[in-house]
Amino acid sequence: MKKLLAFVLVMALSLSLAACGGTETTTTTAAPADDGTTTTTAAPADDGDESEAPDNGGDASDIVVGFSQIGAESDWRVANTNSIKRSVEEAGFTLIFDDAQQKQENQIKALRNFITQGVDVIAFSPVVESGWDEVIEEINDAEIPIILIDRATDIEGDDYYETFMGSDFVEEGEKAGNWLVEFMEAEGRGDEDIKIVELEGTVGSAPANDRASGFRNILKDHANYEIVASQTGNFTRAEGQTVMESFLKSVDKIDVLYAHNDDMALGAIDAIKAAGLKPGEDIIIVGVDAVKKAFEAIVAGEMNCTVECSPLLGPQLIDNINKLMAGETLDKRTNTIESLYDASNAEQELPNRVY
Ligand code: GYE
Repeated sequence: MKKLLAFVLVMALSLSLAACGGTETTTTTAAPADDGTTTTTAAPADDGDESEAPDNGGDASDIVVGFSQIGAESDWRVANTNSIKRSVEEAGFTLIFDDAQQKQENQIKALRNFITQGVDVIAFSPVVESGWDEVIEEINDAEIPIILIDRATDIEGDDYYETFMGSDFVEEGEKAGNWLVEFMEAEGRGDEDIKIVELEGTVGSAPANDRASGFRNILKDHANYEIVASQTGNFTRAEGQTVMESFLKSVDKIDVLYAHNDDMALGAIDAIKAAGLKPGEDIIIVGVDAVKKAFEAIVAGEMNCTVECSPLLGPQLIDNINKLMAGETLDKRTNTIESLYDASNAEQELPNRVY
């Protein structure tokens, strides 16, 4: 917390890019402040607002943010990366961005590099929940504040990070379960035996663990609902498609697909069509994220519901960094406000989607 911030106008941007994955550094040159502006935070559903740092005479580009991102596995992830890059750029900080290509060992390497480079703050989305103790201890020893973005770790206690910014994945699973039960009742199928296949997210990741348990929290009170097959599609469209192909071959009766994200649901829709079935009718499809393509699928009648999980965390991140640099203590949790979309509201909301 050694540096002070200045109000920023973006003047120039120098960008060195690794073609696919790896680390890139973005340096933004800022003009000195002159208007004493204070910090503002954008609403989570709108990525258009800017966060501004207080005018206290420093140079914003001296603030170095190391961001260890998981990868680019889904539309959600790409939108999250873009939101954070854009907000850091607008704030005028220097960003060292690392794309770990969904590999924990790459993230650990990036985090150690951030320590060596002496960054001022580490923003970090842990790909899986466990296996971080050693590297987190090293970061804590180096006294670099950690902001957890999107996913949590299984390390006990909350002393090791400043704030966790993201969604409640258990609640998302519960919303998906509740939507399904209500939908089936409305269809007159409330007492039928309902067979569900599940496309899980990355094995060991917080959203895969929690979206699975939240969904089951609801189904346990409905004995006629059964999850008959469950397999990871690693949050990607391609794997969602291939796993669904194998479900369609190996599972006798499939009434519902519950996918832990929309990308896998969209891949599965391709598989269902290729098998000569009607997605959204022959198989009811529930996803998570609320990406634009899921809205389009709902409007086309090929998907039934998506539970919103907003990736637009950039403005809130800047707000938190500004507070940290000003010596403030952050709330341990920064929640995002989210909704749920189906045939009743998807068409109306579609033009507003920014991811
Ligand atoms: O749902 C999925 C992505 O961690 C919430 O990761 C995130 C999940 C998101 O790849 O699409």
